[in-house]
Amino acid sequence: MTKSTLSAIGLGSNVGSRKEYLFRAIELLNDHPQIMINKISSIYETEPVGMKNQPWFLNMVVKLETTLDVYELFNYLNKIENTMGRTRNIRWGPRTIDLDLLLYGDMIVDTPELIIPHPRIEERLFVLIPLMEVLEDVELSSYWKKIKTSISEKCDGDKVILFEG
Ligand code: GSY
Repeated sequence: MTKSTLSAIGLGSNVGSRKEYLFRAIELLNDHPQIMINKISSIYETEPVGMKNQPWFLNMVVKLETTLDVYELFNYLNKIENTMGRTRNIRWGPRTIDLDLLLYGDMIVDTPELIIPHPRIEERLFVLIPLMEVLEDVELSSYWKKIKTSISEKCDGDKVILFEG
């Protein structure tokens, strides 16, 4: 039997029916026979980081088990983004759905197409808060323990609010 790997995916949307886009992306993840979702964080409403002059985002994180390898998973995330009509007109600009591969087991990848752990996790409270929610029952590697302690230092001023809509 193929070994399954624990992975965490960051989801974000700041265009149109943001919550529906997040839920649709989760359905599409769940539709893959080699992906088993095992925990979904709360949804957070978050001030844009980077390009400020755009609508606020809804962000969340999903933890899953997969028998896909890291590139197959990355390609599947891109496929979902494309299926859902994501366009990349402006680099840091608005998007219907954004799926970031944050963590794939303890694997470190550093290629032009893909860097894991995601390089900006530690600067983004909108990722760290939901990520910690889904990882609370996981035996954390030393890397993740380090991230946990960096939350308060690196993200001072980021606005991240529990979304109850
Ligand atoms: O990297 C994801 C896209 N993105 C976001 C986001 O998802 N949430 C917030 N709050 N700011 C962002 N800036 C970018 S780019």
